[in-house]
Amino acid sequence: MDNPPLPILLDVDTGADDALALLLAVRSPALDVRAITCVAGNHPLSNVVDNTLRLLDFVDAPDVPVAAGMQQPLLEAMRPPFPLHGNDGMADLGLPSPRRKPVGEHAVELMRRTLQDADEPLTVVALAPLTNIAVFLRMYPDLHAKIARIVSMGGTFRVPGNTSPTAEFNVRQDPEAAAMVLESGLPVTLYPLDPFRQVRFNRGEIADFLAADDVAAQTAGRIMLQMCDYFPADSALIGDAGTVAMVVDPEGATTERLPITVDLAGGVNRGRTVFDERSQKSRSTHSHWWQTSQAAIDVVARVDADRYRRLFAGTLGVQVGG
Ligand SMILES: [Ca+2]
Repeated sequence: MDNPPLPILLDVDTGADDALALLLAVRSPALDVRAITCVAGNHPLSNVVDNTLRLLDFVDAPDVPVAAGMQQPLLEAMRPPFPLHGNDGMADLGLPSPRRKPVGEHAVELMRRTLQDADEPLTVVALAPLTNIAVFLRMYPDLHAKIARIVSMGGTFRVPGNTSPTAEFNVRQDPEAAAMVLESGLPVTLYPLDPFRQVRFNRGEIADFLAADDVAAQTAGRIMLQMCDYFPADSALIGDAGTVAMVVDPEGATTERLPITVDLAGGVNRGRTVFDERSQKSRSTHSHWWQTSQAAIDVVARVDADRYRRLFAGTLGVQVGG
């Protein structure tokens, strides 16, 4: 018998690649999306909420509650939107105005209610700056036990950053929130830029998405085509959607459990995720004094890109090679 769908809570800043992740999540029979919380990140919060609702309507997604959350990072001002995401933050698809509306409560309250109501602990899949999650963890420590795991797209392991030479966007946007989540003591899996950059489709494959029957596949194709044209490039990453693919199929990921510190100082390294790859023996011999101050996190070092390409495409009814 197949396993029951995994209950998840999605936190997004939609966001062109968040849109790909949402399409995979709502179409995947392996996932049960209980709530979607929005946070400022790729674009201002109002656009993030609007994009999320438009997309869910357009692909006739199940009626999942969507809530607006934090409008800015804990300490800093918003960074300017990255133009890859288009003027509206979601590839300028021109989708119709949404019929569905956000719930009348803050994202942190929707998280609280969803976790409180759940019979079993939920997996929190965070594809955005961690502001909502950090505030939730501080406000409701009694509900930490209802979180099975936090899976966060964020940070950079052995590859360069995308917002500064050393920092990835989600962590750089709100480094304090990232530090709070990574040091929460909850099980955390970090999906950094290293695997993020692995899973991509070429223009020929994108044409197959555009020609598919399912409007979700067509929409994914339009988003990826816009990404190709923006750079311009011969292929487009699925980005955040790779994180969702890993939640569906964790066997396709290679993880390392390492202590991580987020650099919270000002300057060029602010928002850098610093991984300690020294051996356990070395740590215990020479560095016992800081072991308790750094959280051990499951870091996704790399993924089986073809496996996740097939998973993403196949869930949307598209067959690709590889
Ligand atoms: Ca995102």
